[in-house]
Formats: sequence, structure tokens, C-alpha cells
Amino acid sequence: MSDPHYMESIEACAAHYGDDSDAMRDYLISGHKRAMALDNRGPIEYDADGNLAGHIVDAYKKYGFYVFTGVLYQDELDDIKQDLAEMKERFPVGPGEKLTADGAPALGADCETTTLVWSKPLGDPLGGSALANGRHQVKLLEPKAADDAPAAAPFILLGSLQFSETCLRVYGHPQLLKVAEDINGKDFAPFNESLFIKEPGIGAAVSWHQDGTTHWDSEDFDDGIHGFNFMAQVYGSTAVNGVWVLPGSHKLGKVDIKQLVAESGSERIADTVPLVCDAGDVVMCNRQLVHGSFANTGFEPRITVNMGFHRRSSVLGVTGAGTHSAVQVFDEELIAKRSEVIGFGIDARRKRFPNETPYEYQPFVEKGLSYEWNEAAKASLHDYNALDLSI
Ligand SMILES: O=C(O)CCC(=O)C(=O)O
Repeated sequence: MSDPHYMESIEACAAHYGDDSDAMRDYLISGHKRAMALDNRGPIEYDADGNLAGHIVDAYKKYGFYVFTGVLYQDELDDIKQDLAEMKERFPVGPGEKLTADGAPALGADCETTTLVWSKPLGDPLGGSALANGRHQVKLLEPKAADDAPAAAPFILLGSLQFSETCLRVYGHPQLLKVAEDINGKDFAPFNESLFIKEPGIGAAVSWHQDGTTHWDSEDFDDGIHGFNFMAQVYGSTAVNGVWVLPGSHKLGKVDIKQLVAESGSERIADTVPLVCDAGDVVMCNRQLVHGSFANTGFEPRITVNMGFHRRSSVLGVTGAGTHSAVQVFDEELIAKRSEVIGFGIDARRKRFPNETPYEYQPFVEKGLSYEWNEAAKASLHDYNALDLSI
């Protein structure tokens, strides 16, 4: 990575850690080096049969994550940045508020589902809490923000595809959907979609956790049963602002994170590495990996367009975890309804990038279904995340 601010942000971050500043600096620098030495990054490649290349599948299975480089091009990144800037104008003035700063109805104000999640600047609102089934077992350090930082800022947007056509177009990306097929089968199912917003000097931490809830004790348990997330980077991702992971931990079953922290002697869990990305890179991250991110005390923003996919067998007939949507049984009908957004994503993308060959989703082909992205489709996505396949 050739980021000119690399060391400046590392120093700024370390300076927030008081007596631990030297340890934090060392951790950031050595983690970055170890991340870059792993053989799990490169463009999306296929073999002669058109399947995801074997070396990618092997590296993903070994480490639990793979950095696909150069997936989103500059024109698409520019679209997303503009869309996000406009979306920000529509954020409510504060947590629980219904209006924007201009007094207009705010984004998500008429939603029944949770949309924006707020935090105090540089906070860790999930860490050590019972939220999300208590999976964030420890609270990370909450560095002091500047005096002029806002009292609270949004750091997660759930159900993001109902608000952002540019994110919907990323969701319909033919190569990413083909990867989802090759990892989770032709009848793969959606999980949820979100934006993680980590503005410099403000962006909150997401404490160490594993994402899965429902299948740890399943007799069919294996390293892929809780699915994966694509994490598309709009500005890139660094040791300071990015997600950190414990490579290989997706194979360990449910991990005692408190114990890991105790053994490591601090919240800087030993052997973890950051997801280091340029703008346009997309990480495929196993949901069972131990992962988390520190508060963004550096100078670069990170915006992650997050979207997950499951094997159908992991969700069909399963009672959901209740983390992202109300506890409910995921039957065929519910999964089909929740999958419509794949069709809208494919068509929204086709309209913007007509020279690409659109992805063909096998469950639609089998049922003769086709989807058009238009005003009615957009309206139909209102509260679509009430059906998130939360496992
Ligand atoms: O982007 C982040 O900081 C956290 C992402 C995460 O925890 C997740 O996608 O499960």
C-alpha cells in the first residue's frame, strides 16, 4: 500500500493510547506487515471451467478471508461517494430524531426496522454489552475525541439497499455474485446488507466478535456454515481504521474472546492482522472469524459496503438468531421474498453498466422469474431488512 498518510495515521492512533502508545504503534505496524505477507490477495480469477480459481478457494478456506483487489472501478467508486454524500444530508440530526438538520423527514424515519446505529465519537457501543446476542464479549478502549466532535454520529446503516442505489449496484456485481455461488452453491441465499461508517476522529469501534449465533452446536457444523460477508472498500482500509481478523479462527468453533484478550495481555489480540485494502478492493470475510475494528483515530475515512451470503441449507427451516431481524423461521417463501433484492441489484447494475454480462441467479432461472429495478421495486424495499436471514 502506498498511502502517504500511513505513518501519520499510525502515530495519531498510537498517541490516543497513553501508556500503551508504543505497544499500539508496534501492533499496527507489525500487523500490517504480516497482513501483506499472506498469500490471500489478488484479483477475482476463475479456472478453465469458469469456477473460482482453486488457489483463491484454498487461501479463503485456510485464512477465513480473501482480499479481492480492483473489483470496483473509479466510476463506480465516484457514484458511491456522491450517493453517500447525498445520503448523509438525509441523516437525522441525532439518535432517535425524525428530521434532518433542514427539517425534512430523515432517512429511515418511517422505517419499522432499525436503520442507523449511533455511537458517541470513538466509542465502542457494542463492546461488553448484551446487544447482538452478547457476542462482543469485551469493551475496547474508547479514545478521547476532539472537543469539537459531534456528541453522536451514525456508524452503521442497516437495510442499506433501500436507501442507496449505488450499494444495490455493488450487490448485483456479476463477479461477486459468481463468487457467492462458488462458495455457497448456485442456490445461495442472502444474509443482510449494511454500511460501516468510520469517519476519521469519529468512527466507533466494533469490539472483537464472531458473527455466527445459531449453528455453533449443529451436528452439521463446519467452517462455512454461518456464511460470509463481502466488505467493499470505498476509500480503502488500513491497520488504523480497518477490520482486524484472527486468521484461521473460523475453524475453531465458538471462541472465548475474553480468554484471548487475557492471554494476549491487552485488547491487541496476538496474531491478528488488519484487512489492508485500496479503494475498490472487496474482502470476502468468513462470519466465523474472530474480527473487530478499533475506533478510527487516524486521518483516513473508511466506508465499507457490507453484504453477506449464506448457503441455503444454513437458513432454510432455521429459526433465526434475532440479531438483525425479529426471531422467525426462514421458510422457502420468506427466503424467496428476501432474495428479490438480488434481482433488483442485477437489474439496477445492468442499467448503469450495460456492457457487463449480468449475473444469472439459478433460483430465478428455475422459476422463470425476472426483476426490473423501477420506482415500484424501490418502494417494495421499504423495511426489506425485516427479513434479514440472521443466523
Ligand atoms: O466494519 C467494521 O468495522 C466491522 C464489521 C463487522 O464486524 C462485521 O461485518 O461483522
